[in-house]
Amino acid sequence: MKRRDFVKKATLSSFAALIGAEIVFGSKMYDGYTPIALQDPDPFKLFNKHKDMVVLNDKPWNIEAQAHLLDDKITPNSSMFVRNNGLIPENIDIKSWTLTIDGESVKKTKTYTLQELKANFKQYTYQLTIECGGNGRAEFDPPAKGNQWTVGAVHCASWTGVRLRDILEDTGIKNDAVYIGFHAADQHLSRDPKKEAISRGCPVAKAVQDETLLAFQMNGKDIPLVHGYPLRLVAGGWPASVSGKWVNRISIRNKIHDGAKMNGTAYRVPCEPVEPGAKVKDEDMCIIESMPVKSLITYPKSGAMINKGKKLNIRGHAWAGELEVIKVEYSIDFGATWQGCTLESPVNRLAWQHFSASVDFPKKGYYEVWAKATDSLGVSQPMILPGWNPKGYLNNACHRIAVKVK
Ligand SMILES: Nc1nc2c(c(=O)[nH]1)N[C@H]1C(S)=C(S)[C@@H](COP(=O)(O)O)O[C@H]1N2
Ligand SMILES: [Mo]
Repeated sequence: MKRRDFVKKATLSSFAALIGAEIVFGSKMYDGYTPIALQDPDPFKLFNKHKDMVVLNDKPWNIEAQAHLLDDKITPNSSMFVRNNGLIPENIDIKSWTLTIDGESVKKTKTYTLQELKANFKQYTYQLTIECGGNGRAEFDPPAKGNQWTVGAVHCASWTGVRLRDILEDTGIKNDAVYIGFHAADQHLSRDPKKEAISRGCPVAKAVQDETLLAFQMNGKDIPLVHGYPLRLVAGGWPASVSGKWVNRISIRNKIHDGAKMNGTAYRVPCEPVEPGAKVKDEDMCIIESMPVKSLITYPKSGAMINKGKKLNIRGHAWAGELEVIKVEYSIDFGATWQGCTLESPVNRLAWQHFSASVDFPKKGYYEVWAKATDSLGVSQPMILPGWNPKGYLNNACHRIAVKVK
């Protein structure tokens, strides 16, 4: 069979699967033709997303939540942001899905079937905060190119899988191993099979933490396709780009992994602060590791109205990369004074923490409620914007909602 014919056949069946019906005259379709029913797929239906999710890009799909959609303690699929660098894999066959551990620092390359991973290793469940390094990019000035995320590129779902550490112990890694890099089944946008959409990783020290999983379940069910079915690396507290979706290979490296989007300015910030708009040399950019302290007011929705004399109950979540949040405060006077919120402990390390407060307003009028979290090293969120960086990463400014008292 010629490759072109093969692609056509594979696509026909995947079209039929997506439409949910046989394409009766499919053999008569032109090569490369996409049935109308799939030409403009409704992303909300396609991915089971809430209608208030915001599509930032459809090629590839990038969809963000709004703050009020993230009110649940465990983020449901319907409110989880979607970030794709390439094309979502088609025709996944879990029976033939394998994970290979290779690289210059592995003792011997080894391949596991999904079934072996599930049956031969102990399973763990953790709730993990996973935030895109570019969350908040839309606020930077001068602006940075890329998806203009506002506040909704973060989720904290519950992930079940096996520890990467246990797999690496089973495979055996050499003493010179310093980094791991994932490889995945999504295609580069160009469809060039020699190019990868993204292949990032983390130091071995992060890879072998208890909470770093190769997950096959999210919130107690199979991971939704768009979030990495059937196997996903999850590394909570680090930029979400480390949490590779559709993972089929992990390379153990004796140097910093050099896969797609590990080099140049991707997922890097200036090692030293720079002035807004500055040009920064590649060698002066450092890889983002643990994410900074941040919080989100998830109730009420910005624009809330309340009657004079009534207290407003606010709530939300706070997280601090690999650290814990020790304090969340709110302000109703544009940051001049701050009051304490009630703060819960995380259900496990690397899970976000919930805060709440009951807010009193002195008189009728317009207010903003700002929330500010502080991490266990005493570092707090900046009020309006953190330091500018060329790619618009790590905006952990205070979240702010508008409130009117009538
Ligand atoms: N294979 C693969 N993994 C990936 C990506 C991708 O494009 N392909 N995007 C990364 C980035 S940049 C982010 S922010 C998260 C998004 O995860 P989500 O779509 O499940 O929210 O996945 C990461 N893992
Ligand atoms: Mo990301």
